Amino acid sequence: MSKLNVLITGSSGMVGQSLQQYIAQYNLRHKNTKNSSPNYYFLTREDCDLTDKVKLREIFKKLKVNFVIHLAAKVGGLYMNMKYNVEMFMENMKINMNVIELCHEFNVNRGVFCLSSCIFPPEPKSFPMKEEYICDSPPHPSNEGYAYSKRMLYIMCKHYNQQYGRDYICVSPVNLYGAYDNFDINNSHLIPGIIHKMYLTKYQEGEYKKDTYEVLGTGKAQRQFLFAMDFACIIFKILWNKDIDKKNMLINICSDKEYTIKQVVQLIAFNLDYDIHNIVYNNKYSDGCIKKTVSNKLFRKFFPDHKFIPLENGLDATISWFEKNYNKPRFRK
Ligand code: GFB
Repeated sequence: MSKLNVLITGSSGMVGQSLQQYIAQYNLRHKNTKNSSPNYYFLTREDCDLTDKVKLREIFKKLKVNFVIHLAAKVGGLYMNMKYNVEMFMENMKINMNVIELCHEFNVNRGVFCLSSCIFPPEPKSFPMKEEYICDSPPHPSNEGYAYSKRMLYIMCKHYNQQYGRDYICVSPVNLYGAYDNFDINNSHLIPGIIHKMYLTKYQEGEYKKDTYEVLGTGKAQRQFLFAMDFACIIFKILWNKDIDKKNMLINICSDKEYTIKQVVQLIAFNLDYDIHNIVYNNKYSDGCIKKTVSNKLFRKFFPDHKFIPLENGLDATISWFEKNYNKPRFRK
């Protein structure tokens, strides 16, 4: 019997890289099943621009795709989303429509599609937010473009499941962080942005030759965090857990922990050995959504024993990775 083929989009990104590592480790631990284990094809933007449906169709045809893990997206932190709602909506809509239409065209029956907790309503009927709250009211104005493109991906999956009997499962992680993240100072998410800027301030580099470190916003917003390697492991398990199907096609992925921005900034400062008394808060910057706590009740129904990597440990691993890779071209302006 020919091997099954799994196509993974977005493989050069943080989650894609973590998934490659996770699968490599998994295959090492299961060497005796090597002959029957699937082929995993890690697609990167160098391999194919996913907004080009003709090119992507050739890949689906060549690889004889049976399963898809769709991670690719145009992503960025709060301030990038506020600036580029048009690009965030248009590019992600094109990518998502191409991927899901080709999944259907090539009869891919099962796939995992990545959303985000930031697409949920900012003022829900209650916290923590259950999966069914996702379209109750508009998303936070700061990231409407990205949020609606992801909500449309959810609607596409939902109706391909209902109309064509697919099992397209949407996973909705909270704020992700880890190695291979985008540490760009202006466009990154919270954790990589703070690590990079606090590192520069600590070593007084360039424009960060300052006595204080400035946190953008009040520091009062609350966030949940998920280490990318944790998420990679969960995506892999969901793909192969046939108990998870169209009846539970949207699953929040998070632990029970929530932190204020201030707490996270201080954890990073302790790790970088930067004096927290030199940290100031600039409330001229938006906090974005002040709270977006999601529930992990459904996740725990399927994975009651999953142990999440604690934020302190994940930050330690991320900062070590950053310091080891800092001098590579990826970080230099
Ligand atoms: O990760 P982040 O940029 O995005 O976090 P969101 C923004 C929060 O961190 C705000 C504070 O409360 C900011 O005030 N913050 C403090 C900073 N300092 C910094 C900094 O140096 N850089 C950044 N970026 N934030 C995103 C969505 O929302 O969530 C995306 O916009 C994405 O679409 C992501 O889905 C998961 O958590 O606010």
